[in-house]
Amino acid sequence: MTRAYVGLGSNLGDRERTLEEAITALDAEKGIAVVAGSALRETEPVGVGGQPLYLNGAVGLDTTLSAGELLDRLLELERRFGRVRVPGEHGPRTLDLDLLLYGDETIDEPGLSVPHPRLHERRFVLEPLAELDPGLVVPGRGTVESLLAGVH
Ligand code: GSY
Repeated sequence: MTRAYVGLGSNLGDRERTLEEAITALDAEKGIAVVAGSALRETEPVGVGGQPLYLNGAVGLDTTLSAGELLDRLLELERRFGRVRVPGEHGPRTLDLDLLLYGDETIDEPGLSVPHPRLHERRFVLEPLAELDPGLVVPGRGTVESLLAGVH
């Protein structure tokens, strides 16, 4: 059993309903049990201009799935909730499920990077993670609490 953390985001449609339904759907997946959820917070879009505000949060889950299997389930759920992924495009999205952490593992494979490569610099990810566990360690980077103190 591995404790993993998933970042949640939406800036299209009924954001709150989508994120709540996505958490329920995630928990209903075989091999996944959602054990903790942060508050959802409205955030300014980062890295892209002229987009609607995001609603962001994070969940902690216990899973018997491998990191690759978990990622596949997340991508499948995004599709189910109407997300169309266009490589290299950062347009508005109904649902974004990012695999942030998978236990204390570091994985760098095509299509699968854990910890999430931009986790350490994103306030909209670090804040909900710190709410779940400020002492959580991002492999190679330090605790979520210390990383949050370093972002502007
Ligand atoms: O990968 C996350 C998608 N995303 C977000 C987001 O979820 N929240 C905020 N505030 N800005 C973002 N920019 C991108 S891309």
